[in-house]
Amino acid sequence: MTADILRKKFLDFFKAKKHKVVESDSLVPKDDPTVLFTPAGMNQFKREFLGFTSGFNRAATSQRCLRTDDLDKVGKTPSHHTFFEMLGNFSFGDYFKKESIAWAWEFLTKELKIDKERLWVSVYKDDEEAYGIWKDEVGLPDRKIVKLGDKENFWPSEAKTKGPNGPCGPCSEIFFDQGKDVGCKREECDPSCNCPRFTEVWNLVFTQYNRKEDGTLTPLPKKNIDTGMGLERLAAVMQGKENNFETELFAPLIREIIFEVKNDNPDNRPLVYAIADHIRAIVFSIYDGVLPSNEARGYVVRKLIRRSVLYLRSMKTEKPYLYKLVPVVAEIMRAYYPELKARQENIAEIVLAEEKNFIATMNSSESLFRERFQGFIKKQDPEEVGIATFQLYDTYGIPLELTLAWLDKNNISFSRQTFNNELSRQKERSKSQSAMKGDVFSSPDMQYRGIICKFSGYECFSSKAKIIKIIKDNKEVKKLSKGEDAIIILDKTVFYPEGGGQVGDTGELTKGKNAFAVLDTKKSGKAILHTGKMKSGSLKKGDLILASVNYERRMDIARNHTATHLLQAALRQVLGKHVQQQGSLVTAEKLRFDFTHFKDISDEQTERIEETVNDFILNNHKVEVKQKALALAKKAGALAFFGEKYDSKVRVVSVGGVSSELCGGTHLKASGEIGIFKIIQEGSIASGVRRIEAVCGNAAYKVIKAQEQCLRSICMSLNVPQDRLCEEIDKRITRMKHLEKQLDTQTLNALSDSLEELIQGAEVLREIKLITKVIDSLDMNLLRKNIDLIKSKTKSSIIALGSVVGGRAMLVMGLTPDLVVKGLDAGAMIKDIAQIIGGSGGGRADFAQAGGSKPENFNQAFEKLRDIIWKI
Ligand code: ALA
Repeated sequence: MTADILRKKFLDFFKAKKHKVVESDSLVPKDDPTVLFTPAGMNQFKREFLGFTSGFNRAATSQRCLRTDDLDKVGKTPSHHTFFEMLGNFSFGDYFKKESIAWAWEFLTKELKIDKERLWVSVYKDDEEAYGIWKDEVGLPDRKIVKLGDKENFWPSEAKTKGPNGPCGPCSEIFFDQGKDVGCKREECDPSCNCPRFTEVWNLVFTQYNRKEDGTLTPLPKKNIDTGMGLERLAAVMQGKENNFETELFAPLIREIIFEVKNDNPDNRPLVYAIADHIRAIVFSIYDGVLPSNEARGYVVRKLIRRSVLYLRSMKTEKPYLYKLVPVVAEIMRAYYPELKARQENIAEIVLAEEKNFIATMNSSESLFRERFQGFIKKQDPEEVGIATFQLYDTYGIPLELTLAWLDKNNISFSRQTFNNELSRQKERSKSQSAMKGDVFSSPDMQYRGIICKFSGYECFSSKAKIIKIIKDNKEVKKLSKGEDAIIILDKTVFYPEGGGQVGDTGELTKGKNAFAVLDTKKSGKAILHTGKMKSGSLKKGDLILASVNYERRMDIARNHTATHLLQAALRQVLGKHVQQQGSLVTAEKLRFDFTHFKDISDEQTERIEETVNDFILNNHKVEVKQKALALAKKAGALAFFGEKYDSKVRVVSVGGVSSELCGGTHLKASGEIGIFKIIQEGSIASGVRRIEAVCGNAAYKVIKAQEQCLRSICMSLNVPQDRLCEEIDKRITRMKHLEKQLDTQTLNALSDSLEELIQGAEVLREIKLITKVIDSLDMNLLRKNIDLIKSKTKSSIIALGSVVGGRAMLVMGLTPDLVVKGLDAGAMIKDIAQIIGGSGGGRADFAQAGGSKPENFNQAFEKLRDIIWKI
């Protein structure tokens, strides 16, 4: 039975048991700073576990998850993964142990027809209730119900003693017996044994306690169920495989990799498996909007790519290859993730760019080592070297062996102890990022639990509403008086709460002369919070008020929002369909749009993008909004932002035939209302990601007026009419160049005599003539010319000329050809000297230059040069 069938069977099974089948959440949890990546199925339901209303109290999911705490085990064991899918069923204060155990058993033995004899279970040592259900209702014999402790059968693990606070509870696990011939082969082997005989398939968590700060567990009034079953593991069990990597979820990847490395040596298997694992994590992270970078999440992706590249290198594949596996992942996952296919090229480009970068770093590891460790050749410091080695290992992914070989060659000692300490610290860090943190269940906005507030401001900008809650300093109050800051919640509102990149509305809540200024609007669950200040009079809970949005501001925001959609359409027309939204910000002042594109954007392209959007505006396309089923909307080609999680019913905003996007924001009625669209900034913000900032309407008009003003004042200064401005500037530039040339020639002529004097007055050190001089205010170009002149007039000379321009020291050095032939090198000499004038330098054997911040040190620098010559 394939994983696709298993996933479907699981979801259908629980659908029939009245569960809402919810889409997998993104790997990047929203509004949840406690985890870096989604580690389990329950995470998207934290609010429901806490009692927030969401309209359903049973759910089932196949959740994509990412964990990095056991990275070093991946590939070496049959079932450790970074990326995996977790099948889960959940009850929020609805059914409990009895149903969850009975249904799990029914699913495994009836639906999947797994032989009962091969299933064992474990329960928490004190959980008599679960024990009783397994024994009496399911009918398992005592020997097949194993009692385990806090570490194995309490969730979160060891929460009783170590926390986190909040909902927790005992759990019960279901195991598949691989048979007597597998593992330790002891007669008494059972699921408490660490050998591979028993494969843990399903974890049923009975969330029945609330852990308090002092460690006491109090029963929860509403008990929850949270279960998790690894799809990869289940597939392996169902397909009679002992290793997850042998299932069809990995096999095509493994075949491809082995074909590429042309080496099916069993010793390489762990590496091949690890690559097959990592590429899935890489693809899905990028799919969910995480790009390789040095920031927390991006760093995980970068690390997985680098590790994979290194594994490939160790199997002699040194060219970028990983990116070729992206379409293989897309094909394997096609049934549940059809959109992955459409984005595979985009994702592959991102992987390829990162691979190329890293391979270039690896190829220059020699220079990296030299830069990092040079200082330790003279001054041995094994601890510091240990730390630096770890950083190279961690940041660049440089294998330890490679660094150690270099250190050995250069006689630099290294502390393995320090390296190991750094390594375990890093492991702790990533563990704590993957694991549940102390405040996993706590939520600062518990006070808004259960509130549902409808937004009715798409069409109208003011409406009557009732105050249902006032929060001041985190506490509920009955009344607000002039000058007080607070959050007001209404039964319904026309104020748009910040979301989908669009800022929240501002405006006023009034009752006669009593007025509350709304300075921002945000969402918490299904509640809409109006944050602001009492401007005059007072308001109290229960008051009927008039809520009025700042109309001008709202219209400016709408202009920028509709224009953002048009910009995306124009980008896809001008640059190509690979353009994907990476993020956006829509305010009253401007819009900002981040998107994937792997090359620079030329000025001409930027102009075409701007022109295309303005064409859309001139054509005054109608903006239409429709509610559609998510699948239908996506099928019809509406663009979705993958960082966003959508409901099954979505709002589709289309502008004529040019743009169609899933969007909850506020828009114009027709594109013509935008007025003008003007790009004010374009640039790169990360590898493969670019950002455009633009303004619309009045703001765009102001930008154009300011540019006009600037142009006018230039024309006035140059005293030309605007239509002759370019011609005049060209003329002046040509003249300026001509004058500069003349000036150079004159200066050189004037210096020529003194150069003769310089040559005559050269010092002679060990048969080498040394000519040094600081000449006032000569630029680099003239210094260079002087050097050339002197070189043409003398032999066996080293010339060093300095000059001070704008407070900075400039130094140029030249060697006559006979000295170069003898092996002397100006580039090498200037390196030491440059430090003395407070800077750095370099160059060729016959010519070198340096700049620095200490012009007062020229004499010292020349002294150093004498030293160097003496030592030749
Ligand atoms: N949340 C439980 C786990 O992750 C089901 O194992």
